[in-house]
Amino acid sequence: MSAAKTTRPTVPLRILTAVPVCDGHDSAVTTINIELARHGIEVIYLGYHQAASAIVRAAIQEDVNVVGLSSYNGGHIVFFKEVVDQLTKLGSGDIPVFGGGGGTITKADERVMKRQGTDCIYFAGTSLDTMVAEIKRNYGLVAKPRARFKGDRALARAITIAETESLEARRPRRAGSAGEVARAPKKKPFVVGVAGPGGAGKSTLIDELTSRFLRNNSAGRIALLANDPSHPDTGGAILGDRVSAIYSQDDRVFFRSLATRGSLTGLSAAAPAAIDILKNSGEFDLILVESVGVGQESDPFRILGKGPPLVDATLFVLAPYYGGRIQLQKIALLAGADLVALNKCDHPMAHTARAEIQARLDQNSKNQKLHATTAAKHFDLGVDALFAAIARRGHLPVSAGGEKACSTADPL
Ligand code: B12
Ligand SMILES: Nc1nc2c(ncn2[C@@H]2O[C@H](COP(=O)(O)OP(=O)(O)OP(=O)(O)O)[C@@H](O)[C@H]2O)c(=O)[nH]1
Ligand SMILES: [Mg+2]
Repeated sequence: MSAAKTTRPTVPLRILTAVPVCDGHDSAVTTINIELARHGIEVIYLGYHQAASAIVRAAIQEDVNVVGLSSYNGGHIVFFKEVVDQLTKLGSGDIPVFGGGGGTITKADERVMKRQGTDCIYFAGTSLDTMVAEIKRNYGLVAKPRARFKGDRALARAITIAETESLEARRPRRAGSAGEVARAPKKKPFVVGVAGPGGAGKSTLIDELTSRFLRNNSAGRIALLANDPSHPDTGGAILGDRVSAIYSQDDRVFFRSLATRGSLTGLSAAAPAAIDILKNSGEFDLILVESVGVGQESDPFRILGKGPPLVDATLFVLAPYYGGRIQLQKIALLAGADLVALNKCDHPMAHTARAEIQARLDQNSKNQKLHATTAAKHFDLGVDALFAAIARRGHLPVSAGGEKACSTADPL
């Protein structure tokens, strides 16, 4: 048995890593992320050039054990303090902050930073093995008391409890029970499950849909639940969906990453409970749930079986390189998805793909409309049309004409 397996904790440690604002030195943290995940840790990476407020929001919503910052361009004394102070101000001062930055953080700096609340600094020359072992020892065993958190942290903690319980193979707690947010729902959200092959652009599309939600709805909130696979051998994961989420840097967005932790359904075993928690909080108008990249037989949102589906509607996202007409016949979700998007319409194969997918949908005789999107392009009219279709189904506000205004979704 490998060392990684013997040291694997029952409940994976969750760490948020990021590089501070005005700093593009991301190669150190990228290497460290991979090493942490290789040793059974779940890493939520936020990216480089990150504001303290974005790091704090993510730490709270992800309910992480610890925040790790990698800082090279100076300003670390002020920046680490700002993160610690903002966490404390928002009632999450229990989340420790540590980091590194080669030779740019001196021993003298470290003394000041520790006085200001930073937990520890790793200096140049420390081996990856030493760091991983210390991180597991210092932060993996942090007892998480059922403290009385408020707001997003309370929601986040309820989801953490659901994750832990589903890992221990007990029935996940339903919303409203101890440790959760026991509030009478103020509004009923519309829940959309987003599935599709790995790399089709689900996360990018969700981010663009988020921007439309924020623009069309001046006061509402949206929740995003992003499922990503755990490594089958180590149990670790790099939960990377958050890194491409530009528009989620807004207090009206609640973003939570979930590792599958051995569940092979396309969702974490805790996803149904997490959806319930978000629904019952009464906070959200729209909830988008992203599955891991799925295959031909997959049905993560249980829309094809006899039982009740997990979501109100399903969006299936394809990229133009799915194979050919035969492959389209084999994809089970094309038969049941309420909404289908062909993303990456900037790809040369998109024209043929649109014709083939539309022909496949026509066989279903369910009046399924194919939305042609280019999520990598901001203000894409195809994404506007897709958002309008979702909004119409969910009775959400949308500016007039959105559904008609589509260039990439024009008739062939
Ligand atoms: C590689 C590098 C670059 C690459 C960055 C590539 C990338 N995508 O990351 C490139 C060439 C692009 C670059 C550009 C610049 N760089 Co540069 N760069 C470096 C260099 C040589 C190495 C940094 C590194 O990645 N080390 C590898 C890591 C793994 O090792 P380490 O740093 O020793 O880290 C240890 C611990 O600190 C710990 N650790 C680090 N982070 C974290 C995080 C966590 C969570 C944990 C647990 C541990 C941990 O892990 C390691 C354990 O051994 C340093 C010099 C140096 N020796 O530090 C300069 C350096 C950081 N760069 C510097 C500068 C000035 C720049 C530029 C401004 C140059 C310019 N004028 O354009 C730009 C800015 C770029 C930007 N957008 O921010 C200066 C910063 C000076 C300062 N702060 O006062 C340095 C110190 C060089 C120098 N002596 O002048 N740079
Ligand atoms: N050319 C092009 N690239 C896109 C488009 N949409 C997304 N991408 C890119 O495709 C890659 C994968 O996008 P993601 O949004 O991470 O895909 P995903 O389906 O969420 O991937 P998984 O979660 O890993 O299954 C990224 O590099 C995106 O920038 C698009 O419309 N056109
Ligand atoms: Mg994704």
